[in-house]
Amino acid sequence: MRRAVCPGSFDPITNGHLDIIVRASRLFDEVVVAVLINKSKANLFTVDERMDLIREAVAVHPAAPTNIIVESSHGLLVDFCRVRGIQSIVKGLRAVSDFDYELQMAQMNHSLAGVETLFMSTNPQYAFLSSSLVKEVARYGGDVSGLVPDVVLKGLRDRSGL
Ligand code: COD
Repeated sequence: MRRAVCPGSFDPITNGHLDIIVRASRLFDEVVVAVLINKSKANLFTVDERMDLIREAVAVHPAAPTNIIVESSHGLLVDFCRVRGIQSIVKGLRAVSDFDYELQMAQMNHSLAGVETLFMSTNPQYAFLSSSLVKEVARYGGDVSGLVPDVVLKGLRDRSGL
């Protein structure tokens, strides 16, 4: 079985993330979306909330993919891959500015465990999107509909002060 992981913080998932995850699900038998826990980062949504938002966004996606599962993990991504027999990491690339850091991580992960990283070019419609920008715009009352799944829109509105 060909399995891939789409890792990230997903705080929260955006339509840019979702586009990459759904496209990856057409290339692999199973795609595991891994919400990585980074305790040094201040997150808006808890890990469980982020996982639920991803599950709900996938469930209502028009492509209706059924081979996507959502898990969380702390520690090294390569350990997550090793335990689950995952051979590939799929990442989205928005711009050249993403590339330097992503290349470093890809080479480190390959050197640590022989896990391959595949880069998928972002849908131009979502190339400017990041979770942090979405949170900032929402915090100041800007309209982020069309940039995040509807369930995330609701989650952002429910947060006090957003
Ligand atoms: N369009 C397309 N793709 C996008 C978009 C967009 N608009 N926005 C983000 N993405 C993609 C990028 O590929 C990004 O890598 C991924 O989605 C996740 O994005 P974020 O912002 O949710 O997540 P990050 O960047 O905080 O995730 C970093 C990881 C958690 C993947 C990384 O730190 C990691 O692997 N941590 C685990 C610990 C580890 O193994 N460290 C050693 C690494 S060598």
